[in-house]
Amino acid sequence: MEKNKVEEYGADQIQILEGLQAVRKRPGMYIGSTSERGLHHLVYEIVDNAVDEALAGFCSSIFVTINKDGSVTVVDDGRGIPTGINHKAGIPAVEVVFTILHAGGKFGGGGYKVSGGLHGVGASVVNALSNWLVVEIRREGKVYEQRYERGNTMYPLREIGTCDPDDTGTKVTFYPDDTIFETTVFDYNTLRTRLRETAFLTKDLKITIRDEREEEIREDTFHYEGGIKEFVTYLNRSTTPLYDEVIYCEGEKDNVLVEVAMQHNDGYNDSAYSFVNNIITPEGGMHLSGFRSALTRTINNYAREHKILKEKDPALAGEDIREGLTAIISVKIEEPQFEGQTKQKLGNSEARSAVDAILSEQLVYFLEQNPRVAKTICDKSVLSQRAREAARKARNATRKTALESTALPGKLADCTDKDPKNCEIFIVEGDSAGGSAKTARSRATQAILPLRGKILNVEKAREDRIYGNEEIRAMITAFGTGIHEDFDINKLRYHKIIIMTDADVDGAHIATLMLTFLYRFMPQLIKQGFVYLATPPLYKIEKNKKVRYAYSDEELNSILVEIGRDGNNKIQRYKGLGEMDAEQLWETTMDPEKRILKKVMFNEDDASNIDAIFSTLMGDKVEPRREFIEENAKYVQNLDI
Ligand code: TSJ
Repeated sequence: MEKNKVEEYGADQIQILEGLQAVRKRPGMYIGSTSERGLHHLVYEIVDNAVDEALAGFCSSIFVTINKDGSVTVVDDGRGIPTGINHKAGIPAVEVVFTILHAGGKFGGGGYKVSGGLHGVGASVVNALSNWLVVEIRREGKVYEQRYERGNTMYPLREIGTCDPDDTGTKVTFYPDDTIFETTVFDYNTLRTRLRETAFLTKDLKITIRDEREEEIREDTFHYEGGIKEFVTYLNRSTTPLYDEVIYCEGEKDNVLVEVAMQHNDGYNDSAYSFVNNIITPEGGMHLSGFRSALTRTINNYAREHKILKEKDPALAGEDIREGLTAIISVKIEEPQFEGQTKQKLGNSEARSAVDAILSEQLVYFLEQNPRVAKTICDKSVLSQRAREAARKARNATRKTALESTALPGKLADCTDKDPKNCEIFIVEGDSAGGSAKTARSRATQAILPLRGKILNVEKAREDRIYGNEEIRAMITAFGTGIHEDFDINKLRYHKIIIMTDADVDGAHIATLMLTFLYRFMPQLIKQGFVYLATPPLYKIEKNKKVRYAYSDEELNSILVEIGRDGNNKIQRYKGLGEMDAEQLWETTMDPEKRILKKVMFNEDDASNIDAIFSTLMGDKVEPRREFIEENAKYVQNLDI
C-alpha cells in the first residue's frame, strides 16, 4: 500500500505542500466540517491508525490523553511507524505519513472522503489542520522525534534517545488549528463514547482515555474480550433480555470479514447498528440488508420446520422478528463504497452476500443447539405478528377519523397562515396553560395544542395502544406528516414544533415523554431541526413597578446585582406556566422577539447512545436509570428538585 501511494505522488516537495495546502483550503472535504464534530474527527483519524496496528496483530493497547494545554496525545504499543528512508520520496517513511496527502482508497469519488479506512491514511490531514504536531517513535531500541507546524516539517527526523528494544510504539501529540476550527476544546464524553465503541468493535484491544485539563483528572478504560458480543450486552443493559445468550457469528467470504451479535429484549424497538471498518453506517446498506434477509429467512424456516408456524399461517415479517432486537453487524472490507446523499450507506453487494451466507449458516446451527432460545424468538415473533395485525386494524379503524383524516383535533387552536414556513405549534402541558396560550398567541402564525396530563410512554407500549391514545393521535394529525412508512416531511404543517412545559420536574418529565415519542415515531423532525423547547422564566423580579424576568439562577443574580439587592425587590419564583397570565406568558415565553427557544439536536455519531438514553430513562429498569441520573446530574445546571 505505502509503496503505491508514494509512486503515485512522488517525492516532489512542491506537490507535498500543494497537497496539504488543499486540505487547509477546504477542510470540510477531508473531515466533513470544521465544527466540533470535525474537531473530534481529528482524534479518530489518529486513533484509527493505531487500531489498524491492532487489527494487524501488533498492538494491544491505546492511550488517549487530553493534555492540560488542550492538545491531545495518542500512544500505542505497536511496532512504531517505520523510520527508514522511503526511496521514492527521499524522506523517512514516517514523514511521508504526515506530509503526503494520501489519495486512492480513502479519498475516492471526486476528492470526497468516502471511508474511514481499513484505515490509516488520515494522519497528513490531521497534521495539515494542526497548529503543531509532534510524533515520537520507539523502534529497534531508539527513540525518534519530528515536529510539524501547520503541516510544515520543522526539522529532519531526529534521534532523541535510546530505549529497551522490546519497548516499541508510536506517540502523536497535536493541537488543532484555531484559525480553522470553530472551537478547539475537546469534549471528554464525546471522545469517550466513540472510543468505547471502537473498543467494542476491536475485540481484546484496550483503550484508555484520560482528561488532565481539570484539577480532578478523569479516566476510563475499555477492554472487551467478547467484542461486539459485549457491545450487545451493554446496549441491552437497561432492558430485560428474553434469553441469556448473545447470538454471535463470525466468518469471512469474498474478502469480507463479517461479525454479527444479537439478543432480543422485551421492548418493541428494532435497534440494529451496522459498521464498516469500525465506522458506523447510520443508513445501513448492503451489510444490513444481508443481515435482515438471512434473519427473516432462517427464523421462518425454523418456525415452519418445528411447526410453530402451521402450514396455513402467513410467514413472519422481518419486522416481527426484529421487534425488541438489539444487533451489531460489523464488516471489514478492503474498498468500501459509500452511497446515498450523505455517503453513509454501504454499496458493496459482496457485503450483502457475505453477511447473508455467514449468518444463515451459523444461525441455523445456533438454533438447533439452543432450542429454548429458538422457541423464545419464534414465540415472540408470532406475538408481534398478531399485535401488528391488531395495530393494522386499529389504524384502519381510526384512519378516517384520526390518523389520515384532514379533520384537525378539536383541541387544536390552529393558526390562520397556511404556509408551514411561517407557522409554529405550541404543545402545551395542561388545559389551563393551554387556555392562556390561546389568548396570548399571535393568531396568524401560532397554533396551540393543549395536552392533558402525561402523554403515553411509547417506550413501554405496543403500537395498537399507541394509536389508540388520544393525545398522540392529536399530535399526529396536527403535524400532518403521518408516521412510519407513511411519514412525509413535505406535509409538515408547522416548521417549528415547540414543546412548552412547566419549568419543574414534572414538566421535564412530560417534555421527555414528548421527545421519546418524536424520536421513536418521527425522528426526521428532530434530525431536520423542527423541534424546540420553550423556555419559561424561573423568576419575576419587580422593583418600583418595573418588571424583569430571569431564566436561570445566574441571571437572577446578575439582575439583582444590577438593580441592587434591597427591600424594594419583589421576587416571585414561577412553579408553572399556570401562574402567568396570558400577557406574561406571551412576553416571556411566546413572543418571537423576546423568547428563548432551545433547538433539540441529534448527533448522528451518537445513535447507539441516544437509543440507550431513551430506553434507560423511559424503560422499566430502575437501577440503570438511577445510575444514569447520578452520573449525569453533575453536568446539569438548574436541576430543580
Ligand atoms: F496516524 C499516525 F500516523 F499518526 C499514527 C500511526 C498514530 C498512532 C497513534 C499510531 C500509528 C501507528 C502506525 N501505529 N502503528 C503503526 N504501524 C505502522 O505504521 C507500521 C509499522 C510497521 C510496519 C512494518 O511493515 O514493519 C508497517 C507499518 C505500516
